[in-house]
Amino acid sequence: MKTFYSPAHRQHAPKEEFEAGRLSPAVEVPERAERVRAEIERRNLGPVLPPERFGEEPILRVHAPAFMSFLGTAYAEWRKRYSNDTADALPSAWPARGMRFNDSDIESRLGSFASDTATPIGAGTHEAARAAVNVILTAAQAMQRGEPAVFALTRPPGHHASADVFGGYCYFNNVAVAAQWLADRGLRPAILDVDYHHGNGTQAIFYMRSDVLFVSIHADPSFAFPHFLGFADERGEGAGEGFNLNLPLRRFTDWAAYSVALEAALAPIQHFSPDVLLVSLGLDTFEADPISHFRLKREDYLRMGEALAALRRPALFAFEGGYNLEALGDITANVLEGFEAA
Ligand code: SS9
Ligand code: ZN
Repeated sequence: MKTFYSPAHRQHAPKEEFEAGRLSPAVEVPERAERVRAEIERRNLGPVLPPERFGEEPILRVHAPAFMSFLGTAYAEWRKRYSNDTADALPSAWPARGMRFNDSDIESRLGSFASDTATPIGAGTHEAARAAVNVILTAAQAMQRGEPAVFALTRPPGHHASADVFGGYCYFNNVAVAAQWLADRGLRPAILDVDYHHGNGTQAIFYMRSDVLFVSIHADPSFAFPHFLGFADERGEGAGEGFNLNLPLRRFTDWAAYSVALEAALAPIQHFSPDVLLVSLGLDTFEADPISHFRLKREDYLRMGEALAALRRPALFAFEGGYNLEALGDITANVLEGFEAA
């Protein structure tokens, strides 16, 4: 299958994130996407193609204008404020309950739009995040033109970003922008999120809607990030009621239990009868992922690809999380190869 990729992702190279009470080395690093690209080339899985430019319009179908312009200028504003320093922009105060919304300076804007301290904005972050959107829109366009399956090697990832919040290493919600772009062209998209972490941003964007189905299999938020969304009782609201499905799983889930959840996720997707299945492909369910606690093995990702192929639907795979650099290329390619072989 075709892979869409842009080297622009390398401009987003955070060094540190604030986590567990200290600044620690970033795990969402450029080498992730480079490892995956190298393995796709090594296995000859198909051509690796550059994105086309789509402009701001498709992003504004999903993201708020104020959020969009914030991401465009945040780093420059931060640099002006702390010009004697070189640190990436990170928030340190939020408008929590009882306080007022205020967006008059860079500190209040960061606090207003961010959900955590793990998602730094550096000099090249905006450029890279825009390129990731172009990558997935080029992939979506290929689907519209009849491609049966494509891989969008998106970095930074997107599923934790909502209409006006960035966090969880995500800035623009790549998959949501692509789903909206496809829906705007008369296609019916379903989203399956298999990242270890709940896709809170994607869920929030489509929560009130029945035209885009969202299904997520993830670590139970009662112990895992993003902590405040992703519970089983979130089933959609208003017109969207019944079009959101969360399947939270326990710590140390292995393939035996995971595959049961995967089958449970595929049934409503089949029933929804999508024209395109968008897969938020997080690979942090791997047994040796440095920040996660599931126990999937390398060969399980072949089975995952096969299970998705059994839907017999066109599929757009989009890269999300996954932080074991040594295994990342192998397990990502296993999903794609399992899908194609089936
Ligand atoms: C776990 C901290 C998690 C953010 C994780 C974002 C994953 C994106 N103690 N920090 S796929
Ligand atoms: Zn994740």
